Amino acid sequence: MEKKIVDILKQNHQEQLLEFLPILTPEEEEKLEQQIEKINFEQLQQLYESTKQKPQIEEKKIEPIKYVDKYKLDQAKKEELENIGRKIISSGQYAVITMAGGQGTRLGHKGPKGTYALETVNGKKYLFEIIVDTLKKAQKEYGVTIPWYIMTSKENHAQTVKFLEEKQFFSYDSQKVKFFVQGELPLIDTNGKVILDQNKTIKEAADGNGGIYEAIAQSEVLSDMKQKNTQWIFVSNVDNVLSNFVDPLLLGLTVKQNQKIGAKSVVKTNPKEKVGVFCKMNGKPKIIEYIDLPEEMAEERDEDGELFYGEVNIGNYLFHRSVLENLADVKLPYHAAFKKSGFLKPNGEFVEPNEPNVYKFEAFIFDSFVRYDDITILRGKREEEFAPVKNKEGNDSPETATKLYNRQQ
Ligand code: UD2
Repeated sequence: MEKKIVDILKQNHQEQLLEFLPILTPEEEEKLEQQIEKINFEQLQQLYESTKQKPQIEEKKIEPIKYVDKYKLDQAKKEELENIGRKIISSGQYAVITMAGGQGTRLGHKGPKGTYALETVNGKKYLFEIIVDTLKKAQKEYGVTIPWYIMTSKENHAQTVKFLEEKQFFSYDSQKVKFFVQGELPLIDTNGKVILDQNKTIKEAADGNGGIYEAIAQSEVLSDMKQKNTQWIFVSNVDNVLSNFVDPLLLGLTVKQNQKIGAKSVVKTNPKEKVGVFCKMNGKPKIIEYIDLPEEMAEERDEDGELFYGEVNIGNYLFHRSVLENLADVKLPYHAAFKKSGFLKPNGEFVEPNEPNVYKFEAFIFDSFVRYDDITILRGKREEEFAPVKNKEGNDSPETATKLYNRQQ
């Protein structure tokens, strides 16, 4: 191994990789050297240090955030706002991004989550197909074929493209569908060491849906949007089968409130729900993710007995294109998740642990909101807007999502 690479390893406490040299072919060694040169080990060391601090919400001023309840709008107001939105959508200035780079481990599905199928009243429906159904409905309603961008990760990109091509994009116009790949970060073990995968490369994982800003900037998505005169982009999760991502009301409300970012919320049903919650922190819009919300805060109730942190983020975001342009090189904080990951031992044995053994670092798309003074929030009804497919069974499972989906058909 080249001396300069060995020096990089030694300076960054990663000399354990040298123990693998005897089992690497020259090509594998060459590939590993290239990978080592690309990794930002200083950043990795800082992230490792951060895993030793307990995630706490700095005692800053946290207060509820203003939202508009869809069902409290009078008919005239609702129509006025929807007309603003309809005009923008019908004039082709609206696009949709699906964040599909996640692993979906909790579901235990082999392959990209969008390729998971529910057994519904309309027969077998893949999650990607449910998204296309919404796009097709909009095509009929607005007379436009809305451009659809899909963010994948290096890990699931090929399978995602292959699946949608084989399904011929469920007969959506493939010219209007573009993919872009998000970045990755190495996993590290509890000693801060990178690990090797079965293929003898350093194991990396997608850098979180907050990687979207850099991924958009490094692809031709923004230039494609500019060329199409796209002004507003709806970004949503891949796994919410009720995601109403062509929504003239949210669009009209965001424009009317003169905001550049809109989002949807529903009321939290139980304090332990694994979702982010909207609030204002130091006067700025903020979503505190479930992994960062201490238990006592999640249980807090206001004088009417409502959950203080009860405005649930359902992963539906609306951005003006200028926001995506301004955030092209935003540096978002990373959140550490403790996960299980197989790893190679120097003797060539691949070990699959049954306990979490590595840290995975993810940026969150909504951590950019603090850069804005305010955002528009439209509160909707859970049974109309939110039916995620997260877990194999129990809540947020294919069973609960199918039930809610069927009721909306
Ligand atoms: C997400 C939200 C949470 C709540 C919940 C609703 C985040 C960080 N948290 O929690 O606040 O809205 O959904 O169901 O979004 N993804 C990527 N690349 C990645 C990681 C994730 O594209 O590197 C996508 C993923 O494919 C999915 C979405 O982002 O479409 C949310 O990811 P998740 O399902 O892992 O997030 P979850 O359920 O922890």
